[in-house]
Amino acid sequence: MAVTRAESKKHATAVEEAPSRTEKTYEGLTRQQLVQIYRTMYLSRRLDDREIVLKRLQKIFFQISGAGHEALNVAAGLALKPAYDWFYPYYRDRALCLTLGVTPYEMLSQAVGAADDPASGGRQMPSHWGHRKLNIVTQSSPTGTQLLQAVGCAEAGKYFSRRPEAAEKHQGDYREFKDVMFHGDEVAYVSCGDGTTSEGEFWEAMNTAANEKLPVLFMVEDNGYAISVPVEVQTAGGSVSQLVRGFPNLLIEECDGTDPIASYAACKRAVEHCRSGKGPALVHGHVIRPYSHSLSDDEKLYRPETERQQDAKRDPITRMQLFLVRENILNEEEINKLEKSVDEEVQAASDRAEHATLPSTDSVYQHVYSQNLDPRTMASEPRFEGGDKTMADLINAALKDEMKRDERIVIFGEDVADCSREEYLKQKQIKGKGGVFKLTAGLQCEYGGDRVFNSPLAEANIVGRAVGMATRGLKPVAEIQFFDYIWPAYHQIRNELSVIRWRSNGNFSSAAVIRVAIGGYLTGGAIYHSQCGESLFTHIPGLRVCFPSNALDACGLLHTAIRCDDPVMFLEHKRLYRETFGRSPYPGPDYLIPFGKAKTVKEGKDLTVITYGAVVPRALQAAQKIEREQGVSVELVDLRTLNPYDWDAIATSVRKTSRVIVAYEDTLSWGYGAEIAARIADELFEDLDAPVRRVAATDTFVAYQPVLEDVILPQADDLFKAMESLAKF
Ligand SMILES: Cc1ncc(C[n+]2csc(CCOP(=O)(O)OP(=O)(O)O)c2C)c(N)n1
Ligand SMILES: [Mg+2]
Repeated sequence: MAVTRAESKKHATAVEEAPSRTEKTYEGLTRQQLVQIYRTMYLSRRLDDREIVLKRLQKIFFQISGAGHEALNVAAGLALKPAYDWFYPYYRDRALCLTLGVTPYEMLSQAVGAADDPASGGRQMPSHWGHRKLNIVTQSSPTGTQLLQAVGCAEAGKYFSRRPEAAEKHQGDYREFKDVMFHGDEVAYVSCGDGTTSEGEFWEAMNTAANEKLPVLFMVEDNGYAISVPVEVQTAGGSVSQLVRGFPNLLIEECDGTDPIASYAACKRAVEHCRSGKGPALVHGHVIRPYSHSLSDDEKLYRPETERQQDAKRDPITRMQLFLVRENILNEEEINKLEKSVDEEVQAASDRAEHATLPSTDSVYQHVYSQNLDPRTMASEPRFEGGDKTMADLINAALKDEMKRDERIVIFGEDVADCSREEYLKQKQIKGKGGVFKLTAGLQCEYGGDRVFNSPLAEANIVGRAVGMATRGLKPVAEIQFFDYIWPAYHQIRNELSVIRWRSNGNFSSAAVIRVAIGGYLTGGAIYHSQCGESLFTHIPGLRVCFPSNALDACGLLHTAIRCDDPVMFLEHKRLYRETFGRSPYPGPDYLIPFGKAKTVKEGKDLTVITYGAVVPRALQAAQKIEREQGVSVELVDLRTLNPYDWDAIATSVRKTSRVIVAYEDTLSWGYGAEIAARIADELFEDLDAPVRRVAATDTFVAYQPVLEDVILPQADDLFKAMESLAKF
């Protein structure tokens, strides 16, 4: 991934070749460059045309074009530096990607779903750009998720230039496999359509980029429509560049995006603003969309002929062609020659793509998780010191341990800092907060405000930025204050964080850790401070999920989570933070617990309880009682990590006892235990002497009044009754 400074300079200077003194220039562009611009624009259009033919022939399966956006795209590509700046281009950015160096064959190889498609190896639709060598970060289909990631990407660049030693390679953890490239003045380009600016994440991204003066170039390619919805319905007043005028540090450029020279001038000013550290820029380019939204859409259904003809007059390809003739840069014959050479190039690329090797069907499991570092094998022994500590103490200690050994770790979220107004800390006027549960207390004081900081109150902002930072090689350990409020971030977790490695065929990864305070039993926690819902995350391939039940496990698992090369959801039960149950002496900074290894909390021979989290102490209480009162010997298995989970431990215990209860705090139906119960019924049927039972919460929400909370959440008594009945079965 590392690109040397010399190499990237080569690209930069190619664009800025000085014109000779006598030559008329066009915003600094030479005649030769204008010809090249036209060639790339025309190539882009012809590739779209070719894909449309291939789609009609059923040789490809989807098509979305960049038609009408070419001029703005080429201009942006020329103003930026490939393999130096970073790119989050949306699906209309074919001409940008061509300008940056993606080849026609590479584009068509994605359309046919070929194994050597550099963006995704046949995993993503065409025009979902990604090119590791060119810093084009893997893109997805949800409109708008790229924006916050570009912000995180820009933050990472600034972080590494402040702390270059953090970029160094390191053996023994994810850093061994995550090269870092930075220059200090690189720009993060991110584009979207006019419709996408309605997404909340657009505003969250603008807010943070402006507030932090980040070098993000926001490119809004305004073609007046989002599928069939016109811009005046999306945007108050119809102009997004009018709306963003209140953001500080933001340079706004509005241009005719069908004119490459005007667009180039706008992009150059925008890049200059970003590169010089003044803050972000927004280029609002007015473009057209001559080919409907995609091949699945027919714009004649909602746009009359008159309106479509108005657009056609602004077609950037014909306009540029006329311009070149008018300026005596090319004559008709030369244009024909150029177009013929492009057509031949497209034909050759298309012929090659049609015969490209397809991915092997047994490759589908590749790159779901890191193939370099397996957290199931990361293990080391504890070296205990001191007296008993709570889970909260040892999570705090684990964060400190890791921050000390790895300068790439940044910690952020709502209220996680000791104090954002650092002068209060310096003047010792206050003690500092460090999290609503104080789990991050003291970290900012020890490691500084650029490594531990508060985020805006915006969960998608937290995770989206973390995704972008981790893509660049930082290790964000972000906090979501309450599981109940994780939902705005679910989009980023489900569609981005977890899937980046797979969808890019291993070319990009984003190994961020998301710590989340979860769970109930709070006496008054009610609906919005008691939620579980871990199965909604274990259901996502690509995401590791931990759910420790005690201080020692939390510490060892958190060390592993941070050092590993996969994204991890680290679920911390609020009720267990300061519980007497499960306290432990500090196990040392290098204590690692492998993922997917359950702990047998109590041996037994009559029945097994499989559980995790806050149900562990409740199940233990019930098991001790039934053993005391009825002589039933219960084996209690704490899964500790939910993805991966320890099937061997489950199977061994069920084979031993032949009776099993799966217990969990979440609502009964569709919960995490349903999968475990189904697999036991499927694979261990012959070993069972009784049906598989589940104990879980009622299929309701968690109520405020404690008498209601008690009946809703699974209690030791519920577990006792289930054990009693199953033992007698
Ligand atoms: C989050 C999300 N919602 C809906 C869609 C379906 N969709 C795909 S493109 C699109 C319109 C986008 O319009 P705009 O941002 O103006 O970009 P354009 O296609 O016009 O260039 C919609 C609704 C999606 N991909 N992602
Ligand atoms: Mg649009």
